[in-house]
Amino acid sequence: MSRGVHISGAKFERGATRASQFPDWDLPEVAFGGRSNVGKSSLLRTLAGSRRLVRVSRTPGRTQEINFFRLELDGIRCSFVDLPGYGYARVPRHLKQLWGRAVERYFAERAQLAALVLLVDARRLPGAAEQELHDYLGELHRPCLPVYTKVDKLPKTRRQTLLWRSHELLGARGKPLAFSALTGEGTGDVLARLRGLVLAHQERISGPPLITPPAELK
Ligand SMILES: Nc1nc2c(ncn2[C@@H]2O[C@H](COP(=O)(O)OP(=O)(O)OP(=O)(O)O)[C@@H](O)[C@H]2O)c(=O)[nH]1
Ligand SMILES: [Mg+2]
Repeated sequence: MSRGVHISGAKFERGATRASQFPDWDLPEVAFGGRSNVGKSSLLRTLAGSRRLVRVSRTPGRTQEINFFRLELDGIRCSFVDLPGYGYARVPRHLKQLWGRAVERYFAERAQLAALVLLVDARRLPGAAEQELHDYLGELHRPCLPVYTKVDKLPKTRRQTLLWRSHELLGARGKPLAFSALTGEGTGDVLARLRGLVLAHQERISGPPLITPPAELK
């Protein structure tokens, strides 16, 4: 991997459909969210370097639970969380509402949440749902990192223009991150950003370093 950030020991922990089932641990969590079929599970298993870890489906709406994984990111113990896709998940309505509530509580209340990776299909401009999710995370003061998926399906000539337009529409900062589960492009960049977000979260939680300068230096 280009910048040497790597994942080890990835392991499925549990699936949850309600907040009471969320794991009771203090691991920093990076959640992966976006429309059904956008490639959340594919991204996760590419990052983890394990094809067996996460199920990838041909039918949209396959990931129907909030799935928690534990792993080490460059030796830092943390968790990746695969969220159910929104949009056209073919599931009974009352279950959909239940999952919706669990995801909402997850975003609003989960102290362990270090960042949301918001997946956007690189071929389409982000819609109202993506924009709302990005804004919502901003209101909650949670970091939100857009990742543009399936770039292998995009002609190279149109790529930069489309990515920057999408990024601008979301009001996101920094350089847009392009990713392909098919070619593995972007894996190193995404991992490097996630490592930074996890470290920043740990710093926020533990506060500034507990070193007070001696009085004579103040
Ligand atoms: N060409 C290409 N296909 C991809 C890529 N990522 C995912 N796919 C395909 O898109 C489909 C959906 O991928 P998933 O990873 O299951 O998508 P998801 O967002 O987890 O979907 P849900 O769990 O249903 O919400 C599968 O057929 C994947 O093989 C990519 O980078 N390039
Ligand atoms: Mg999935």
